[in-house]
Amino acid sequence: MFLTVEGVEGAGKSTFIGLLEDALKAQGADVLRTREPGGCALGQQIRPLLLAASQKMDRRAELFLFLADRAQHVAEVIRPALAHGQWVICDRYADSTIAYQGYGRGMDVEALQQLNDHATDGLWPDITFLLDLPVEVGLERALTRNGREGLTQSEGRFEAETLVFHQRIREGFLTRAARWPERFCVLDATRSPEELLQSALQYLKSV
Ligand code: Z5A
Repeated sequence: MFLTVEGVEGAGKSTFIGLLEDALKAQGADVLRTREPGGCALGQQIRPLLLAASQKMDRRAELFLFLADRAQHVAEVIRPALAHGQWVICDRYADSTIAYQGYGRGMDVEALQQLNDHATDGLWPDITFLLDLPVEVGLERALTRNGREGLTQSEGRFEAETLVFHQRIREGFLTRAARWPERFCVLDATRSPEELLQSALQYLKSV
């Protein structure tokens, strides 16, 4: 089973994935947790290029770095794990490219859909949990977390973007969820992590 978790900055994906991973393992599932960008050795080299605020980058260059990371990640990590019967939980995947590079940066959404098909050789998730919340709440959470960890808000290229940019991302994710309701499970991410976990487990039981 291939699960992905998506959402705007600070939606709580990492927290949610940690709880879901533990719950599935407690039920006896063999779970592989991974993320994009940076879920394979090549991706770990690409990730700092993509996230460093000091890195100036054309949006097409940015797109192809995300796609290169994904192509290698799918080939080296995700497909082999699925072939071994593991549950894969991935923090961000192709929907992030369409939300960020498409709805956020204004690149052609249908073209990005095809480029993702090409990069992944047609591998789309079985289920995508979309943690949805107002972007102001997510950014505030991320700011608080970064403060705790001694980072400044604008240390990442995406954190430094405007509120309007992040609002377009949220709308982009919701548009995709409406287009593929059989794949997406939209969760109200203003709720507590434990409530989100219970909703997700119930959803998994129902499919
Ligand atoms: N990107 C892209 O443009 N194109 C692509 O194709 C891909 C990605 C794959 C990766 O950033 C960036 O790359 C991302 C999109 C772009 N940039 N943005 N924005 P990243 O991997 O460094 O970070 P992220 O994916 O954006 O994660 P995040 O937003 O920073 O965090 P999160 O995992 O969603 O949240 P968290 O760390 O679990 O929680 C944040 C804080 O909130 C923390 O203090 C928690 O304790 C707290 N929290 C968590 N859940 C809750 C609930 N339910 N209630 C209250 N508080 C909570």
